[in-house]
Amino acid sequence: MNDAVAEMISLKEAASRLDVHYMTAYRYVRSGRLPAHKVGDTWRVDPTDLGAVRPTSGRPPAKRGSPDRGEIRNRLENRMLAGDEAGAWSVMEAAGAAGASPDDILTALLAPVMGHIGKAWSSGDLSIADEHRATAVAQRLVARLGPSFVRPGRRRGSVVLGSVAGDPHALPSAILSDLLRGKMFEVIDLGPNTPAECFVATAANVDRLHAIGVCVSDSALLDSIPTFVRAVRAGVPGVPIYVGGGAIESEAGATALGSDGFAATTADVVALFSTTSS
Ligand code: B12
Repeated sequence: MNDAVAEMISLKEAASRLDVHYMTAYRYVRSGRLPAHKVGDTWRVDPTDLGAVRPTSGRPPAKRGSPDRGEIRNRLENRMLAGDEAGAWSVMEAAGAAGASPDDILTALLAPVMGHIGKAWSSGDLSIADEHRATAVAQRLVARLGPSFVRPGRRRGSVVLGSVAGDPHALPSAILSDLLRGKMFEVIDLGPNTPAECFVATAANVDRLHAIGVCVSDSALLDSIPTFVRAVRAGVPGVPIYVGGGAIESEAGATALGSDGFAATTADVVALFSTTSS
């Protein structure tokens, strides 16, 4: 056991120091209020984290309340980094119960948390293992939230999405898929690292093709995009092809790569795909 873990206390001890029942302390952990790490079968708590949940004298513990968005993001990130899908889901459910829409949960909570994790990874504060673990939880959370975007009714057409060949990022197209499904599009998500010919083959077989979306997160791939877009366009003529994602920073940049449009914000993404609605 390393020193950092050795200084940790058990959840039972944390509950005792907080003067709350063990199950209350456990709930703090699962809802992300109290950071904790699982070692074997037991939760270990850093005693310096107890201050954040310790009730001040004479006042009952802050229970549900309405934590601000930054605090909810912290809780979510904390649970995701711990690999705790159930706890992370509880944080998202609580945000939903407090009024966040499924769109908000993905774009104002989950995506910024992933962005923060990416920054912490690039500055060396998190390891690549931490990033992988959190991403695996994020993928499961997106899948779990998916059904809340499905509505009955006639679809506005089909959209084929995926990340460009060589790009391993899976969440951009997964999240975008749900946002567009919620706006009555039929979406086929081809996922990460999708060759141009897969976009073409898929587009050939969908009902009322409306647009194609190519996600690019890794700017090292930008040089390959014009050729990629030309290949897709040659196979699927007459349909808008939108290139976007974290590596596409401006309208001029998107146009130079061959995109038929650009979206700076999430609201703009939905508007962009809606412009040529059939
Ligand atoms: C998880 C992750 C990984 C995982 C991906 C695993 C998986 N299964 O998905 C792994 C570990 C594999 C990975 C690898 C790499 N990663 Co990475 N990764 C991330 C991280 C942390 C999260 C990505 C994510 O899911 N974001 C959430 C999505 C939803 O956000 P989003 O992309 O912004 O999407 C929104 C909008 O952009 C828009 N949008 C998205 N797509 C599209 C498409 C269209 C058409 C439109 C209109 C809009 C649109 O809508 C979305 C919803 O709002 C990001 C950090 C970040 N800022 O995102 C880094 C990040 C993207 N990665 C980065 C890097 C550098 C890499 C590597 C190159 C690292 C390396 N040296 O090996 C490799 C890729 C190597 C390769 N090409 O093979 C950099 C990219 C910097 C850059 N601009 O080039 C980032 C930003 C981290 C950082 N801060 O430096 N990564």
